[in-house]
Amino acid sequence: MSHASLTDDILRHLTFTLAQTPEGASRQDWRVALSLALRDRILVPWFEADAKVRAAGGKRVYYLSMEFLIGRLLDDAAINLGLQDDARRAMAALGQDYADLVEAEPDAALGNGGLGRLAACFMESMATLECPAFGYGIMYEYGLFKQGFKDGQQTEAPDDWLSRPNPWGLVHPAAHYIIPFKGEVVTENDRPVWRPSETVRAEARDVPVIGWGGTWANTLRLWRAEPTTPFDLTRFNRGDHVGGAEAEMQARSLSRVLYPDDTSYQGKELRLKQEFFLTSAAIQDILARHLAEGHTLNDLPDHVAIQMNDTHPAIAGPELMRLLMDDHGMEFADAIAIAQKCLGYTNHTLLPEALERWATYLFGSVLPRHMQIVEQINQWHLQTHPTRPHYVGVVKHHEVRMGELAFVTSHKVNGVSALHTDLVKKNLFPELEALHPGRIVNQTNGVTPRRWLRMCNPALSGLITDTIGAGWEADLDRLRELEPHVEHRSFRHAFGAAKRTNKVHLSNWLGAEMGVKIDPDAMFDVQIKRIHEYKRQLLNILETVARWKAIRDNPNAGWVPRVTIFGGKSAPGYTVAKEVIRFINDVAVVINADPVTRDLLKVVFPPDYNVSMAERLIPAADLSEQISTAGKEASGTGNMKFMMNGAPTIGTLDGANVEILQEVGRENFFLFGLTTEEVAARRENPDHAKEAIEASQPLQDVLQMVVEGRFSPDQPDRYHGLVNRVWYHDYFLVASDFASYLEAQGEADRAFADPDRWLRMAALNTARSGFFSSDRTIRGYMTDIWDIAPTTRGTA
Ligand code: 26V
Repeated sequence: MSHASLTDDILRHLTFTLAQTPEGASRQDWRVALSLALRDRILVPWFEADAKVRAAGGKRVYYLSMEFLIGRLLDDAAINLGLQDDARRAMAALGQDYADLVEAEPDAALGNGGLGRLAACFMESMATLECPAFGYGIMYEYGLFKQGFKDGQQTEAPDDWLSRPNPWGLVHPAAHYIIPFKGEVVTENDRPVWRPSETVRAEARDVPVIGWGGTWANTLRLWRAEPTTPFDLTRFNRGDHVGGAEAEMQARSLSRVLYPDDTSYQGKELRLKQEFFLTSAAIQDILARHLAEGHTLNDLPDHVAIQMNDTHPAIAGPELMRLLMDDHGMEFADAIAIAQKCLGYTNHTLLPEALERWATYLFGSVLPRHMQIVEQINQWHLQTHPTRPHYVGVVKHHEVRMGELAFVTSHKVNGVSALHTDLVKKNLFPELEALHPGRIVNQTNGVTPRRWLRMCNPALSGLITDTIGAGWEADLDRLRELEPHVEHRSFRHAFGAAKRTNKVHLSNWLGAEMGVKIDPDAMFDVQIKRIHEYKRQLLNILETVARWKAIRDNPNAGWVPRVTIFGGKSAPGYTVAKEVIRFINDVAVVINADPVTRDLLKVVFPPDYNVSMAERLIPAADLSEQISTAGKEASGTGNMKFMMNGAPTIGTLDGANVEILQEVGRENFFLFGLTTEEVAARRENPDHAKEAIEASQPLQDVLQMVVEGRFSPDQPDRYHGLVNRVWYHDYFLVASDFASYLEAQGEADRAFADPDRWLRMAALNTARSGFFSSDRTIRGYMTDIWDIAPTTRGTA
C-alpha cells in the first residue's frame, strides 16, 4: 500500500465522509480522515479473521472487563498495519504533521489503572497471536476524570472524550439486547419465571483491534445503554418536560460514567447494575453467536472460553446458568457443569477493602432470579464438598461474596504474578484451594511491546532493529541478542544517546507544561501509578526531602543531579491519598524555589497522568520506582514497561518485581525493604514505626521539618495529621523501610555517577525484558486456561 493511495483515501474521507475541504479542514478533521483511511485497511483482515474462525468452527475467547484503558489508537493502528511511514509521508504531502494529528486524539480512558490497561494489552496481544477473541466492556460516555491541581490539591472534572469525534467505535445495529432488572420471580408450570420491572437496551459499539503485522483483527465490543421505552411524549405534552425524558436518563445512566474508585469497594446499586448490564449483554451475545453458528448448548465449552477480569463480571456464571435453565430448559447440574467449563476468573487484588461483596437485600432486589441461583450454587457446592468449613461460602452474613462466587463457577482461577498467586492460595482462598487443588494457577502479567517500546520509544526501537534486525516486536525474547552488544562501547554509547534524546524531549515538554527548567543530564527518577497508601508515594517524597536537606547541609559533596517525577490520580473520596498529592506539590514548590539546590534537585508532578503521559515519561526514565509494601501489589505492569525501556528498578520484593529481579539479576536492580513475611512479623511489634524513626536521624529530621511547617508556611500545622500517621498508624511501614530505601537510593546515585556502569545496567534491563511481553502471558492463558492451541507466530 503506497502513501499515494493513502493520500487519495484521506482526501476522499475528508471530502465525502466529513464534508470538508482541505482548506477548511481542522486538525481534528485531518485526524479523523487519516484514522478512517487506516480503519478501511483493517476491515478486510477483520472480516477475514471472523470468516476463518467460523469456517474452522473453532473456539473463541471472550474477555469480560468493566475497564479497557486504551489510550490513543491512531499511531498504534498505523504501526501494526506497517503504515506509519506511509501515513507520515501522506500527511506531509497534504501539508500536515503526522505527529501533530496523533496528539490530537483524545485518550480513551475507560479504566482506572493496571487492571484496565492489562485488558487493553491483552486485546492487542490476542490479535497479534491470531487468537480469536472478543473483548466485552462498556462504552462509558465519561472516562476517568480529568485531574487538575488547585493550590496543590487535586480537582476533578468530567472526561468528555466523546465531544471530539471517535472514528474507532463502529455502530453495530444488529447486536442489541434487552437487559432486565428488579421485579419478582413467580412460579409457572413448576418453573421459576422472572418478571422484571425495569429494562434497558444494550447497543454495540465495535472497536477493531488490529494485531502486529496487520493480518488479524479482533473485536472490542463496548455496550451503550439506551432506553427500551421511547421518549414519553404524553408526559411531555402535558407540560412535564423533564419527566418526559426520565426513563431515557435512567437507562443511559448505566453507561454514563466509569467508577473512579478502585481502592475501596462500595455497595452502590448503580455499580451492580453496570456490572450486570455488561455481563448480561455479553452472555446473550455469546449464546446468540454460538446458536447462529449451528452449535448446540451442550457444545458450548468447545467453542467458548469466558475470562472474567476480576470479580466485576462474576455474575457471568449465574447469568449463563439462568439463560440455560430458564430460557432453554436445562437442569441445574448440567448448567453449572457447562458454566464451569467455560469460565475462568483472574484475581487482581488481595486488599480486603477492594473485594466485592454485595448485601443480599440489594443483590436480591436488583437481580431476584440470580439471588436464587447464587443460593443454589452455594448449596450445591456445600453438598458436593461436605468438608467445607462453616465459615466458607458464597453467601455469608447476608452478603454475596463475589470472589467465592467466581471461584466456584470457574474451572481455573489465576493470580497475576508468582508471588501474588502464592498469596491467593495461602491467604485469600486457602480453604477453596484445599477443596480444589490445581484450580488456582499463575499467569504473570505482561505488556504489549508494540505500544510500550516500538511506538513510545522510536529512538531505542530503531537502535534495537539496527542491532539485531527486524521482527523482535513479535518475539520479544530476541532482545537477549542485545546482550553481547552491551559489551561494546559503541552500542552502549548509542543506547545512551537514545535515552538522552527521550530525556531532551521530556525536558522540553515539562518546561512548556510546568514552567520548570530541567537538566536532561540529571537522573530522571519516575513514580507513576494511582496514588495509594500501599504504593507509598509518601516514602518517595520523604526520601526526596531527606535528600534536599542533605544537599543543603553539604552542597559540594558531589551530588548526582536528580529530577523526581510523580504522576497519578487519587480516587476522589480517598482523603489520605489526596493529602499525599497536596504534600508532594507543596514540597515541590519549596524545593524548586531553592537557589542552593536548584541545579541538583527538582520535583515535578504534571497533572492528569494518563496512558499518553506514560508514553512520554517511560522512555525518558532512568530509574523506575516500584516501592509498594511487600505483599500488596498484585503484579504491577508499569514496572515491566520501565524495564523494557532501559530504566533499572528501585523496588521491594513485591508483585512481578520478584520476577524482574530474577530476570535482570541482583546487580542490575536496586533492592530494598522488608519481605512479605518480614512485613507480617514487623506489624506484630506495636512500636515498629516509633523504633524505626528513633533509629534513623534523617527520618527524624524530615518529619521534624514537616511538623514545623517548612512546606506549608501559610499553615504550619497542615501536615500534622500526616506525620502523626507515620508515627502511630503506619500500616504500610513507611518508617520501617525508610533507612533501607535511603541506602538503595544512595547506591543508585553511585551507579549513575559512573555512566558506563549505568548504561550497562540500563541496556541489560532492556535485553532481559523479553519475558514481560503480554504475548507470553496470552500464550499461557491459551494453554493453561482456555485450551486453545497457540500458533507459532513470533516464536520462530
Ligand atoms: C476494584 C473496584 C472496586 C469497585 C469499584 C471499581 C473498582 C475498580 C477496580 C477495582 C480493582 C482494582 C484492582 C487492580 O487494578 N489491580 C491491579 O491489577 C493489575 C493488573 O493485574 C496489577 O498489575 C496491579 O498490581 C493491581 O493493583
